[in-house]
Amino acid sequence: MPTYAVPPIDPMSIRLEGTDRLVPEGPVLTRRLSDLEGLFAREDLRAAGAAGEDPIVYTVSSSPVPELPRELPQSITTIRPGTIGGEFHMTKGHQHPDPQGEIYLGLRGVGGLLMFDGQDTRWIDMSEGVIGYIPPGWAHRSVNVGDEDYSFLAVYPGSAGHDYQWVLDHGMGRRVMSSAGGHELVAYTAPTTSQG
Ligand code: S6P
Ligand code: ZN
Repeated sequence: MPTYAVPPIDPMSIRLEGTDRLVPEGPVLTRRLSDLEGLFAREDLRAAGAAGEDPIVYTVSSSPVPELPRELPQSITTIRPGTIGGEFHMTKGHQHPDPQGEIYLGLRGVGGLLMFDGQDTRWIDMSEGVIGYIPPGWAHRSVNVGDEDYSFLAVYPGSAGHDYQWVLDHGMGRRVMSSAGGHELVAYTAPTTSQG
């Protein structure tokens, strides 16, 4: 057994409870519209919603495995259905400051994995049983394009970290909008506070 500056945690069993929670459970995050400033194209509509009922957009239930180097934390993200100005509910999106890959496994509903490396955009349709692979260097955001909850399991290196500012500065290349056919990816536009 090697020696470590910070000893790894003990082996453990983690159970999926339904499709929304990991048990035993670690930190749980709740992201409301008020937490998503500057991300949707229609910032005015987001701000109005945040000032009103401020609905939950997504939750993240993590296992107790810590975000520390060499560990492999997991979490389940559940995005509620809905749109803001025609743009589907989505996660904030982030880059890993320590460039590390990550895998997502679809558990329920229909969604997508939007990735952007600063130049190219990629989209993976996600549903139950689909593994989406995020290579190092690609910012990633999840989108619920259905009319029920979309949930997925994420497994990522504990040193990866979350850089949310990168997405605010660079966008994600495309926006995912509701369309007659379901959803469409359109060119990225900076958030606006008024229509047109
Ligand atoms: C962590 C992983 C996910 C997201 C979660 C919420 O590396 O990619 O657990 O943190 O889907 O997204 P965000 O962009 O708000 O962190
Ligand atoms: Zn990530």
